Order: sequence, then structure tokens, then C-alpha cells
Amino acid sequence: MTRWAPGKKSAALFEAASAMIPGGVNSPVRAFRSVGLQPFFVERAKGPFVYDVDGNEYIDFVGSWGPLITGHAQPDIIAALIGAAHKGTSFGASHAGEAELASLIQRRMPGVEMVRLVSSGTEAAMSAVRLARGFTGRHRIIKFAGCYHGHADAFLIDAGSGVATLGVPGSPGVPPGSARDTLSAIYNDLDSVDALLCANKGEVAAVIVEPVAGNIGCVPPLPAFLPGLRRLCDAHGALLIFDEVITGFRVARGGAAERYRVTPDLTVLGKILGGGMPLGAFGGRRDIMACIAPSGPVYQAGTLSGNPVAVACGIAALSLLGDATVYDQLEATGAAMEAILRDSAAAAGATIAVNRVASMMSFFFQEGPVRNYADVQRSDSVRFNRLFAALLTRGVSIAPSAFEAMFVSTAHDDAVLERAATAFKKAFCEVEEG
Ligand code: HOZ
Repeated sequence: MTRWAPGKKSAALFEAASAMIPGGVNSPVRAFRSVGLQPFFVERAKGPFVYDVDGNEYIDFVGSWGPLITGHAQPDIIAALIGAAHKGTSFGASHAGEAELASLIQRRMPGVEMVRLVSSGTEAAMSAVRLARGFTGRHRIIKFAGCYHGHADAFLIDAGSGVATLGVPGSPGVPPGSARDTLSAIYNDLDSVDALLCANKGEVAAVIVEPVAGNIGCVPPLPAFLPGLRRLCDAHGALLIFDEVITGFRVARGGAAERYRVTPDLTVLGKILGGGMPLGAFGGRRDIMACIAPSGPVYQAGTLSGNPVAVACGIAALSLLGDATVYDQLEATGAAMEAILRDSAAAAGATIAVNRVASMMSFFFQEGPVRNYADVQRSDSVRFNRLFAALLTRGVSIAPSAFEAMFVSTAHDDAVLERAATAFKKAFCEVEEG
């Protein structure tokens, strides 16, 4: 079995970074720790490819963890970025782009009547929950085991993404009060939500959910799940918050709310929204959003909120996603990639379950079905880690964790998929041969 290792330049950069930056990285999942390796360092990226500092090319299925639905360094987005930067990188004051982007969001995302721009998905989720608490006068929230809503205190309970990848049960530094007010339900299990709402009558401000779970790998909602959440929230006077940081503008033009025809009270956005720049947003019902300062008493602010360069990139990104043909293309590319995963595993005699919604997907080394966090945890992580390395040696990059989704973009054309198919076939065979 070939063992992948980063090239000399990557290794040297990692060593230097590790002396100054905790773990050598600015976000834990980048460190490759759970797959027992050290990371490559990226020099540049273009279309469906990333290139490391040692001159290796990888077909990229990470897409910066979701934002790059039109591929790396997309020309329209780069042009927007340069054009905006020439006019100034930050004003700390209002500009026309903010309302333009707000209107693009409002026209696409069901239920978003008003929106506030922020700088990250974490900030958006944190602000949405504060708003839900301020609006309802209640303190508790319900989240789902394995769902990840950024790293604010209230969300680091049974969280997915890096928290799951590193096996952290919860994080030191989260006050007991925050932990106590976050109740954890089971994804795709309405009874678990009902039980919590009944046991905490009149105390739950909001149920927050990734409408397609994307931080334990890709786990789609069962048909009754999202409509059931809507019904339960209405019955108990709790707000329904969709965290569409991953799914927004990806699983449909209007995100999961459009795809599954369920309208939340509040929506959290990030990733694709900024076209690869740091940008988030939260929005929803007008009467709720009116509670945000300065129109209302719930405080929320940010020096870089609505940053003109990020906003310009966001407008360019959403403009590229304007018509249905893009989503047809993404659906076809996603289906082709799903077939590659299934066929190459079958050819190697590997047992995998594949979950896919449009252009986001995951494979799990198990028979499936994979419907929640407990199911995901039954996957064979040793096999995953071996496959991860075997893919890198063949020039394919997927997220360094079985708890993350794969993404395809409009830049993943037939030729790229053909190369990926060969790599996956060989990599699966190598894993099964041991
Ligand atoms: N799954 C994470 C965000 N959705 C990955 C990004 C990170 O934590 O660095």
C-alpha cells in the first residue's frame, strides 16, 4: 500500500506554521490529523484543480468546503473582486452593493423578507439564535446531533464537522449555561424533537437544523422530516431556523427551502453567498428581522459587515447561478459523480453507501442507510483514511474527514470526471487489496 506524504516544501511550511499557529492551521479540519497525515500547502487553484507548493495538481472535491460552486478563481468573480477592491477595501459605511445583494437573496430564498449581512456562517448562526431568543423571550434551542452551525458556544454540543472529526465531546470554555440551554435531538427523528418540545414547554425559542445535514457527510432529510419540524415549531411557538450555509444556492437556486418546499422563519447563509470571500447573512420574516438593531432592541453589529469586496463577489457568484440550466448541469455532474463512486467501489468489491443531494454527496464505508449521526459513526474510518491517501497519490483531493461532504462545481467537466473515475477505481482497489 502506497503511503502518501506531503512534498518537501509543504512539509517545511507546515513545520514553520506549527511553531506559530496552533496545530499549524487556522481551522482544525485542515490539519489532516484524523486521517493520520500532514497537509499539503496550496499555492494556487483554478477551475476544478488545486496546485500545491510542490507542483502537484489535484482534482478538487472540497471546493473550499462548499463556497466554490463555479470552481476556483472563476473569471467573473475575480473581475468583480478586482473592480471592487480598486474602489476601496472597506468603508464601514453603507454602499449600493448591500441592497443589491440583499435583493438577490430576498428574491431567491423562500421566507427571507429582510436580511442582514455579516462576515461568516458562524456569525450568522449565532446572530439568528440571539434574534430568535429576543423575539420569543425564550432561552432554549434545539439542535441536532452531528449538525454544525459554526463554533459559537451554544452550538458546540453534539456538533459535527471538525468537532466530530476530532472526536471532541464538547469544548472546554463553553459555559454550563450555554450547554444547558442547547437541547440535542436526533436528525430525521421527529419523535425526538417532539419529546424535547413537550419536556420544555414554552421554553424553546428555536429549532435550528441543516435542512440537508452536511457536516457529518451528506445526510438528506427523510420526506416527512422538514414538514414535520415546521408543524412542531408552529404547535409549540418556536421559530424554525434553516442553516443553509452549505445548502443555500447549492441544492437549488433557493436552497433547501425551495427544494423541499418548507419555509423557515429564519435562514442562515454563508459559503456560496460570498463567492469564496468571507460573507454570511441571516434573514427571514419581516416582523422578526425588525427586532434587530437599530430597528429593534436585539443587538448585532460588525465593522466589516457588508464588506464591499465580499459583497461584489457575492453578487457575481449569485449572478452566475441565475438560471435553471446551471442547476440542471450541477445535478447531472452530481449524478455522474455518484455513479463513479458506486461503480468504482463495486468494481473493487468495496461496500459503500452513497448519499447525494444535487452537487453535494458523501460515501460511507458501510451498507447504509445513513440517516443520522449514529448511522454515520458506524462507517469504517480506517478504510476511509486509506482511500483518502490513495486518492491523493492519484491527484484527487477530498475533505480529510469522513464527516464532511464532497462537492462538484460547474468547472467539473466530463474530462475531469473521467480522470477522477480512473483515480477512484484504482484507489478503491488499493484499499480493498489491503
Ligand atoms: N464543515 C466545515 C464548515 N462547514 C469545514 C470548514 C472548517 O471548519 O474549516
